[in-house]
Amino acid sequence: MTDCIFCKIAEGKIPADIVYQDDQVVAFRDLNPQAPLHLLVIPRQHFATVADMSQTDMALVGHMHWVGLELARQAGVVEDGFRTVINCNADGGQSVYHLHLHVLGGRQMTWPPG
Ligand code: IU
Repeated sequence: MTDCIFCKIAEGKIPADIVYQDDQVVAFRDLNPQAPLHLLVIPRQHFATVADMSQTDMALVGHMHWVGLELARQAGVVEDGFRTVINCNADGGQSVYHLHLHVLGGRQMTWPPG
């Protein structure tokens, strides 16, 4: 998608603090972190929301979670705990319409989320 900022980050056309990338996903530090560790894991393929994926795309969501877990492990937050979140559409709090997995850690999370 030509107008998508996360596609541009994945293509290296816009700078980001990238912490991991492979042929399927790119992970980078959130520009406006909500926790000491706040990463975004995005697929290279553009999906506006998780609801735009089909069942056969779900292996990609699994890979995004695996990468998020490994990065949380590297950051040393797994034992204390961390959170992964995918916001979907307006009521879900989504603001960027390229699928992304939030990986948050390094502080006590609260529930329910705002
Ligand atoms: P949301 O789930 O769509 O609300 O999350 C979008 C996130 O993308 C949000 O945490 C922003 O701070 C973050 N972000 C970013 O890291 N870099 C950007 O260039 C833009 C948004 I635009």
